[in-house]
Amino acid sequence: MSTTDRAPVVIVGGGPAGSLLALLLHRAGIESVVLELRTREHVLERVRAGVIENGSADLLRSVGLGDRMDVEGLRHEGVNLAFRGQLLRIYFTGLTGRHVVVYGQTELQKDLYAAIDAAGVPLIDEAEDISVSGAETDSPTVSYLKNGVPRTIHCDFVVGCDGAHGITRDYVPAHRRVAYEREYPFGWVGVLSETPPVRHELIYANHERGFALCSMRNLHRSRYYVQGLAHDRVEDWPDQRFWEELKARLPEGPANDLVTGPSLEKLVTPLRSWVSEPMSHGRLFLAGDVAHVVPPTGAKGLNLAISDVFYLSEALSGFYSTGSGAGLEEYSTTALRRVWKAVRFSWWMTMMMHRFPGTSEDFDRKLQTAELEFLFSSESAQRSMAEQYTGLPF
Ligand code: RFL
Ligand code: PHB
Repeated sequence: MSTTDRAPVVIVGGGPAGSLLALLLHRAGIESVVLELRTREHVLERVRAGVIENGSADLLRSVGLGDRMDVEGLRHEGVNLAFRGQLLRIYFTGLTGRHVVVYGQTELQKDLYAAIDAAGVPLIDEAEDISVSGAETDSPTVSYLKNGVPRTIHCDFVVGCDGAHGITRDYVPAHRRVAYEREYPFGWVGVLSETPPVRHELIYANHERGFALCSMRNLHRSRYYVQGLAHDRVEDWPDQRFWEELKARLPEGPANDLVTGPSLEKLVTPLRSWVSEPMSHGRLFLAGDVAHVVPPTGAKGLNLAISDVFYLSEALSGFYSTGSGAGLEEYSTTALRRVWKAVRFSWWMTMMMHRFPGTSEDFDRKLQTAELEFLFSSESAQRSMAEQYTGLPF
């Protein structure tokens, strides 16, 4: 490659949002270059999402990413909520005709890289010091360093898919940008272990000692979380403490069946929600975690990244096929409409399932109990949860 290049679209960030967008654009005959700060190995090592919504799974299939997901992914027709020793199954398929697919983000990322390589889309990893110029003009440029050598790409559009700690958001001028934020006074401690999942479907538990979640990656690998303090460190949670705490927060049946083992990976993640609006500025567009982060309780982050890039790929296809920028002008508004519904659902799940420090039997705890009792007894409340958990249309 010469030090100056040209591409119609430059995508900053090669995580799920950036890689999927590159593939969707390739399918539409639009060339792009993906610039990723890290190595591929690093991106593949990050253990994150596990739940793929019904509509996200359909979109992945439509771009040829369904083969391994449909064989190795687990089709889940419901989830379980645990409260006061009782388990409630929210039966998605019976209530809405839909399901979710449990397939780790790591596996999806492997499939995305394979598809990008097969399509011949250039993905430049270890691209450092990325900067964007001319976002307000018709011909922006993106500059970066590769192996210490400065390079510049001239393009029509720049798309920021560089995640929560990304830099592209900062190119929306401060006076145009509004950030909406909610921090929760706790975090999640997560463990991955080579043990069979305690139940076939996920369990979200509200317990006096705090929230717990039983999830999985496949039939031999489990992913568990317990609510901890926002400033806890991994060292505060040796395996034994983690397993004892998880067991104590589950109803008797699953607690007795829980198989424990050494943790393969452990993380502490604070829970927060923020949205940065608008999701575009001139010829710069933002998609995924760089524009919005939700607490993981609703399993929505990856799915929002997928719906954002779907909307954006449609708008870019419209531009290149008809010359009309109308779809691009609408992108931020359209994407944010769906984002806020997922922010609301994630907030609702978080408020309903966690123990809030300082609330014992006070007003908030009473409300939480009423919310769960209503959900346990009302089919329409369960349908509403099923509709949102399996994913609103996009
Ligand atoms: P990513 O995955 O962070 O990828 C961004 C990429 O950009 C690169 N990058 C840069 N590249 C170039 N220049 C720069 N200056 C750059 N800065 C960063 C990064 O290296 C990276 O490769 O964002 P993206 O693509 O928007 O995807 C978002 C999802 O990863 C995220 O929303 C989910 O993981 C959230 N999430 C979940 N989502 C779900 O839908 N279902 C779940 O069950 C779920 N569980 C979770 C989660 C996230 C979690 N954590 C750790 C935050 C569980 C957890 C614990
Ligand atoms: C996961 O499997 O990592 C997972 C599942 C559901 C969530 C969050 C994380 O809500």
